[in-house]
Amino acid sequence: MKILHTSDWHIGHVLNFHYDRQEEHQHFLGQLCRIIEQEHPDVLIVSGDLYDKNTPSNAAMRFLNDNLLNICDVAPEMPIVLTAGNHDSSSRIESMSGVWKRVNTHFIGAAERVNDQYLTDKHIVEIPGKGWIAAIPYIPDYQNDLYNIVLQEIQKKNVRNLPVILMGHTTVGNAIFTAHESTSFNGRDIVGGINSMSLNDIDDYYDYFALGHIHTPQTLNNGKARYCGSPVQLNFKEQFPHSVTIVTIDNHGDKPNIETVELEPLRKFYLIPSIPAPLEDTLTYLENNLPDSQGYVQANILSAERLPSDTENRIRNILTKGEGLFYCDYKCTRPAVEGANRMEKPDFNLSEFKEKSPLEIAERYFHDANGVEMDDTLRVLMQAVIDEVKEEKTK
Ligand SMILES: [Mn+2]
Repeated sequence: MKILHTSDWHIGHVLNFHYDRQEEHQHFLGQLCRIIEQEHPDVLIVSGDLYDKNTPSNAAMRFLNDNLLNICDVAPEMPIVLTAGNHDSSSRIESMSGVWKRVNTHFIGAAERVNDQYLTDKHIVEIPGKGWIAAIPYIPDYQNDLYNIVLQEIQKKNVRNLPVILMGHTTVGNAIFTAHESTSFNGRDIVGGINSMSLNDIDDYYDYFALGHIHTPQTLNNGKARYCGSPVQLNFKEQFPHSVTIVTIDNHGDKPNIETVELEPLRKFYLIPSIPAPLEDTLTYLENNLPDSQGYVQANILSAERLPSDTENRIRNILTKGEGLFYCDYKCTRPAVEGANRMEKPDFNLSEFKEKSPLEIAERYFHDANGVEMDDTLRVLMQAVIDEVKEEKTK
């Protein structure tokens, strides 16, 4: 069985509240169709985060529908299995599933229970004569037993020993989270609000675990599990080649053969310069090193002071001298305050925290983030914002 594994499409994504990514998604989906034509996979699977938001616009939904129909036209015999991720609304994902099934396209939104029993049938997609898909969408922690329950059901049905693919949209412990903010609680990693689970807790019956959620592509569990990564770069942290994954497994129990097909981005993400530099140096460097293919530009500035208010306009002006360059913010890094100069303060306890004013909490946040105290100008500005919010609330 040959599986085309992808995830985290994030259709409808808008970058920096401003740049609609649809053209870039179209560019990706055009490439996906060509890959399908060349590779003839037996199934296309999308492991969650089909949309960027759980309330996608009508335009975003139409866009996904039209593109899935294009894929159906290119490969009418190939089933498509799509699961909801934590960014999706599970009920919305399933709302048209009956219609889509008519064209061999399976939308699986959420786990359902009747009389305390999971409905397992909806998670089992048989690829006749080829293999089985255990299509598990994003599920909250307490439903993690679903993985094994569905695998056990497949085990009963798999009398011909065909390959078994498990789908999941979750955080797996020991994965690389570089493109994400991660925290840790009680020894467990938490990424994008999903607690990590251990692969040891899942029955060994699957041959390949097709994961979504972590956007950094990586193979885990001795080649039996993989995050294929997002196909379209979503932010400046995702500085790695974006790709789709093609997995081939002949029989149940065989080691999967994993290949990737790199995707060509329509627009690139340029962080300029790559290491933060003082404002004037950055502007000069940008002026002399304008990228020659289209993309989003973030200026990388090193400054202990707040930047002047015309900084954005100056960067935008330089970008108009290039072609297809989109201003995307500047990143201001403060020179590190280290050692003796960095004043450590003990954490607030809960009752201290409750007694603090919003300004005091903001001051503390600023201090912890930068290692120095907030100056008077910023303090006055901060207080003005707090007053304004309070006024809004009492209106
Ligand atoms: Mn995602």
